[in-house]
Amino acid sequence: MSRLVVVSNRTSDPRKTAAGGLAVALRESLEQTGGVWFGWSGKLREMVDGGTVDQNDLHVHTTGNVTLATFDLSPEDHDTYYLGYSNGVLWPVCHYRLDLANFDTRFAKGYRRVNQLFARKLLTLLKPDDIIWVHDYHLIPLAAELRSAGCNNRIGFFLHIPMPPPLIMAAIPEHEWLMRSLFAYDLVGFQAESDVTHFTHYVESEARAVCLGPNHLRAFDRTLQVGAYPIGIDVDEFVRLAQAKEGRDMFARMREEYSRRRLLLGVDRLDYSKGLPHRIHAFRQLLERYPENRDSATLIQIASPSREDVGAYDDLRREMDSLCGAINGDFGELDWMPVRYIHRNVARKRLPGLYRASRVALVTPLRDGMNLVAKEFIAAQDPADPGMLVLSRFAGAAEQLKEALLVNPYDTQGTADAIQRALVMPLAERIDRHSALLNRVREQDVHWWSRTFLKALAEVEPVLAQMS
Ligand code: ADQ
Repeated sequence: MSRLVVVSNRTSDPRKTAAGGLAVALRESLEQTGGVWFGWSGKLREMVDGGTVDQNDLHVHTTGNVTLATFDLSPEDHDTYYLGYSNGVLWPVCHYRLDLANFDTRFAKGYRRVNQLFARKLLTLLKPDDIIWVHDYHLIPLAAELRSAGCNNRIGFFLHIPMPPPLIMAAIPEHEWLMRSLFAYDLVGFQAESDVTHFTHYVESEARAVCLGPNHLRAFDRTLQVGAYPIGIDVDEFVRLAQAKEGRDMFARMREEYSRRRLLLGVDRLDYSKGLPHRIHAFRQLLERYPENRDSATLIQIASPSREDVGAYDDLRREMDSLCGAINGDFGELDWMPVRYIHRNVARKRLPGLYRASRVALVTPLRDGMNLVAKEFIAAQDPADPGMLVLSRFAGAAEQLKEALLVNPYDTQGTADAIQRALVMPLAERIDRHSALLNRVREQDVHWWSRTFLKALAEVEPVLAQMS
């Protein structure tokens, strides 16, 4: 059986991190065949000669049959590859925020250089029949770099964020190079059918691709298989956490604290793609249009700090501080604050209790690859008295979770109406919707996702066979 090699910008070290569903699923896949998880260590190292970290050793650590191999980046590589291109170009453009993108040519050069560095270092670890699974937007050109160094392995790629429509992608000066690079993979997986459609339209319009059959595209003298593989959560792990002491304590504390009130909950990274200001506006509309919620509904918004060294995130932080301050000032009473805004991480073990104590979850990103919070909220509910999910139609999860109340987050009035509907929804309807949602979240969990992707990758006709 072939070994699996997972490559991602960041890895998960079993000795240090309290892993979430994705890390658990990838580690599980690695353990099944034995394998390597390869990526950036998260550390920066100043180079003696001021250059990039090439001479640098790999940090290698093996637990059982899984090896973790990481390397440090230089501050210059981190600035250009990570902050500049990955998070200053690809992240905003893929989330339709061209206004926030900075197309500095130094960033593209750094991105290419670090992908070459990943390729060079990875090649030293590879065996001929290893199967390689590359993750996310930081590493789009990695297979092309590996191929040009003679790597013949089967290589798959999964994009965790959205694929934008062709004309938005075309705003990136290097768009053709990026999209052509994807054709060096044997299989490219996206979160949602809409992403597959956008990619197909891009290569049809920009590279005159021919569709050879369902999800088989021919362009740049290659045939590529693509598909939607919606990522899921580890439902069993989440249910276990909900029943463990910290989960139960959290639930009991929140239920007691909010016994007279209905709790609405948002849990996000503080990121402009998550639609947080729009959400606060919608909540304000709820209090204005449905005054019965004053003094009775409380929104807890947890927004964990994220990418604080990228400028756009500072502006968002200030905007959220000001919006939450204003709504509390305008509507708050001595014994009731409409919004509790917490700019911190919540420990993973406490999240299920918090989800379960909430009547409504607001998952209203302006654009999101999938959004796992939506699925976690469903998994944590009491099936006999479940809370209701208000979900943006622009989250990848909306393709699967149709029984949620789907909203357009730009339409703050419509979102307020949906929140009100969720708050007053009769028990029988909540139970019906939740049971359909839970079935889907269970059927397509994170283990299903990694199994399905890896099976498709093992069965695909390899790119190199097409060339002979
Ligand atoms: P993210 O943008 O980080 O991920 P999401 O899927 O919502 O978004 O969250 C990932 C995890 O982080 C979840 O397990 C959640 O519980 C946790 N989390 C989020 N906010 C938190 C907070 N404030 N405190 C504690 N934990 C928090 C990217 C893409 C998504 C895609 C995932 C996985 O942007 O669209 O779903 O990858 O592919």
